Amino acid sequence: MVSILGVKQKFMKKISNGVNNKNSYLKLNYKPNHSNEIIATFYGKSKSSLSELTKQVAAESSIGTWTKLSTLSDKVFARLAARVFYLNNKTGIFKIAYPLSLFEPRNIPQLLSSIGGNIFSMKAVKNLRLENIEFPKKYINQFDGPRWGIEGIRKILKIHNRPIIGCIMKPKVGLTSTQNANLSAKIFKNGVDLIKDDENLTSLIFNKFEDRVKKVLALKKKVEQETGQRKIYAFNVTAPVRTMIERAKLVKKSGGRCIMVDVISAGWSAVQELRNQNLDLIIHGHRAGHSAFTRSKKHGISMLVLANLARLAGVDQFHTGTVVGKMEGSAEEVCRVNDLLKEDWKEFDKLREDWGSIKPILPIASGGLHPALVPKLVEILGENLIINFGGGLHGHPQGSIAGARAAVQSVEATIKGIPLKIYAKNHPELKIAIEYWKA
Ligand code: CAP
Ligand code: MG
Repeated sequence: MVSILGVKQKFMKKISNGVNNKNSYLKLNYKPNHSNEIIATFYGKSKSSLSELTKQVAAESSIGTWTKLSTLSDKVFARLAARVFYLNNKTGIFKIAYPLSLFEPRNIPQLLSSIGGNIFSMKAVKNLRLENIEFPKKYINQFDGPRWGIEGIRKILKIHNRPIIGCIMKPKVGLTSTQNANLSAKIFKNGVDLIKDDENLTSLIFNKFEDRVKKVLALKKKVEQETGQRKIYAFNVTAPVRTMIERAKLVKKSGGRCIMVDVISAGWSAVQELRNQNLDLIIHGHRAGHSAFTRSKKHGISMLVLANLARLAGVDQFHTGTVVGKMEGSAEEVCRVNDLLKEDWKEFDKLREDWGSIKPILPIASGGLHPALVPKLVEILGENLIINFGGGLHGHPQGSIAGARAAVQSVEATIKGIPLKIYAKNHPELKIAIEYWKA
């Protein structure tokens, strides 16, 4: 009789021998081909040996499995196997090159099923984090990317030299469609450029999507005529795909400019489908749920990878964090992500990774923001972004209209380089806001 321990040892042996030794997935002298391979950077921690782990990750995420395969020829291995070409045992960082033939064009779900899939479940893995993906130009240029991007959004709004001021309707859900429309019109009238539904407001019994679209857009049109300013309302279309597309088409037909989608809960397939409809709408990407796999620095998928995928999928503006607000995210991480989204790589032909015609996209700072935080926020993240106020606008002691004014005044003061306390002397709404919330 074989003891349980014996079975386990035998099993472990099989696993550790589980890659084709002759054609190893670990090739530290391998020079990756940046025009024909996708390069993924991982952090890993193994229960035994890191180099063994990297082989298993490369196998499972490309063509292999836990044992040798009679069906896998040397020829196929040479053409399609992923190669671990960099490994640092001290930091746990390793890099894998994946031949482009492993990936279907324009298919983000398939990409993730490969390099962001089974590997996270393997018993040999103690920790594994997909830190970065570098795509060859050939892969990137199969996608259309964002329809509008930074330039397009700024052109629509005719705002070129300051952050775009956004507002999230609050409570998250609870307002009727009429209340929603009336309040958003007042907020628009008091200087806010963009208003969005919250991530869990879709079509609810007291605030049906169709009613909201009709009422909000009718009043928005009036405000635009009165003020001569352009405004954007981001309607949250998140739903099963067919419904989502119907909702997006309704926004288009009703004269709207923008839809919002919760990219994680709806899924990349849904986001790609929205973009592929070519409705000419701005796509506002919310990332609710991302921290389930981005937050740990040891295991999961990084925000940087998510931001890359959002840009490929065609999102025009994307939530990336605030540093100073209520959500987790260090200055270093948020700046790196924002820089990546904003970079217009058309100008940098020599970079290995070239996004070609894929437009740069606008980062959105949202979560726990109020007027007193704006100078610090802009100091860290710069002026090329959307600044969203939810609680920090509707929670103003004098209500949402005063809140909108205070938000606008805080951005004005910051752009002019005037300390909020000084600006507040002639701006009573700002004065109340900074006394109430403080920095
Ligand atoms: C902000 C918000 C945003 C989150 C998203 C919320 O409201 O509407 O969805 O900030 O986070 O519901 O919390 P407040 P992130 O302004 O009232 O905080 O942008 O980091 O993904
Ligand atoms: Mg929200």
